[in-house]
Amino acid sequence: MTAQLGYWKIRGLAAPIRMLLHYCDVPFEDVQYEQDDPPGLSSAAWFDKKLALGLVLPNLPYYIDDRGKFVQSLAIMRYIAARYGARGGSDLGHDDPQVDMMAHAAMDLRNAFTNCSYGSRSTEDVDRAVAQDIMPQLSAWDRVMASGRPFCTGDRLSYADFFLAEHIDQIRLVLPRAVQRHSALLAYADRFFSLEKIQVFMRTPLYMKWPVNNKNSFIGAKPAV
Ligand SMILES: N[C@@H](CCC(=O)N[C@@H](CS)C(=O)NCC(=O)O)C(=O)O
Repeated sequence: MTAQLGYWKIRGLAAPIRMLLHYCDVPFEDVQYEQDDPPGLSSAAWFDKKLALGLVLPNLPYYIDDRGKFVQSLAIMRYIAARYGARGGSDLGHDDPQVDMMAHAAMDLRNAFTNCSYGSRSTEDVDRAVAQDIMPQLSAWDRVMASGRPFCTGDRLSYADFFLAEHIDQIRLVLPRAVQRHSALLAYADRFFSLEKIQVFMRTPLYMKWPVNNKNSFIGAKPAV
């Protein structure tokens, strides 16, 4: 069977998985659920299917292949790295606890960005979330990358880099001022997105620059005007 990745028709949590699958040369169907436009913003495209897919804990993203039905982004990425990393990606770190640690720390950053995106009701809310929740994490990551390592755990690219670099890129698109002084982190994201296979990915229909977030978000559904 052809594997299926299910997610909203946005970058969100699926973009790093789409990139990782492409990087590991895994053919898959990119199943996209689209939220309705305002004012309805109905999510029925997903909720009508949610309980019919045989997922134990239904969620988006999900990944279905000949070995199982999976949810939880980082578990999906670790599984893909374990199954295909040695083939197309020269390992990708599924059995290295340092890689898992970095991936989960990157998820903390992603969650702060998501809370800011969907939880804000004003630009003051955004500024507060950036100062309190996002900036401290960006600064910590900038210090990590300023050590001169090419990737987040050292010299070797891992599945954690797909998640971290993708979310640095999402944040720099949506909140450019938050990240502009973190030069080591920006250089890291540039390094990742310059990888030959990632460049190829960006020329496929699987790549999308926008929307980063869904239509019910305060920021990130479309470029700021
Ligand atoms: N911890 C989960 C979070 C998943 C999640 O929050 N998914 C959101 C989109 S980013 C969703 O809309 N899920 C569908 C649902 O809750 O039915 C993961 O890492 O995959």
